[in-house]
Amino acid sequence: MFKAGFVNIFGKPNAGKSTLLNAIIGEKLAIISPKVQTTRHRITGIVTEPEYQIVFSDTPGIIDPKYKMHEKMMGAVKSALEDADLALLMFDAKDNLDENLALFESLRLKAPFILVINKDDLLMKEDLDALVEKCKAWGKAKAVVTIAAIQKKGIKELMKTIVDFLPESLPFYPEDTLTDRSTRFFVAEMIREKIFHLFDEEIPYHTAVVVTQFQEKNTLTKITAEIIVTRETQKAIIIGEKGKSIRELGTQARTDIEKFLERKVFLELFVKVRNKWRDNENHLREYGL
Ligand code: GDP
Ligand code: K
Ligand code: MG
Repeated sequence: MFKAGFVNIFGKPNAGKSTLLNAIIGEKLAIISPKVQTTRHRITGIVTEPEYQIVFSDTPGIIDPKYKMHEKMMGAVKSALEDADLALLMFDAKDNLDENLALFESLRLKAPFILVINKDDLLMKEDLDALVEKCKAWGKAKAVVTIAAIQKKGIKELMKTIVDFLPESLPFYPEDTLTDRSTRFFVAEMIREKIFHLFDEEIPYHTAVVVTQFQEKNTLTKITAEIIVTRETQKAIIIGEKGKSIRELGTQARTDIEKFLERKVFLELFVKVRNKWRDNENHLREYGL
């Protein structure tokens, strides 16, 4: 029984989200092309083990200190978190607990979440125990885990807890070839970026993109990607009247991908409603996933 899912990390600036991602993914982050990283892509880490695959993302740049967390942004954060299978709500052990819990509460998340207390190296054991008790008493999280991301302490336990709450599913990304995967990954990100560009924010935060075919032909690269949404209504919006919107999306994405790969690209896009897609094992096999 394989488990797979999307896990979104949320927390105030400096809670340690990036440090945690690095601790989990380790050297795999090094595969991220600097060219891409410096332009527009947020870091997503994928961990594939024999029993599970976890696709991690940081909450999209919204929690940057330079932004005020006004209502609209909170809405966007919330959508991103709701769309994940599991959220990690993370905070600094030295930071004000009530303030953090109030922030998490304000999300009114329906998706399950784990409270992650980071920087446990900064507290005395007594104080840490008391903090954990308070978090448990809050009663809303599936679990409460303490870590010191910078020391990679508690990461194993955290991973185990995450896997406990992941749904049964086939992997979303091929687990082999690192380079190929990173190319696929960036191609998917480029498509996703165009989705952000072309549609209201409701849509992008409910969207995942998976590259299902990546084939080098003589003079061009043939790429097939699936845009996975959560509802039929979103699918209709992405396709647009007589396919107008998805054609525009395809054209814009292809232009970027061609620049990135420095090759001519034939890009084919499909829109899928996710639940059906996830359950359809034969379909996934067909694509070699
Ligand atoms: P982000 O803004 O949530 O992505 O936070 P960062 O990952 O950038 O971390 C913010 C700061 O906290 C950095 O200076 C980290 O080195 C520090 N930090 C992260 N994890 C730990 C930890 O476990 N213990 C301590 N003492 N510091 C940490
Ligand atoms: K930071
Ligand atoms: Mg960060």
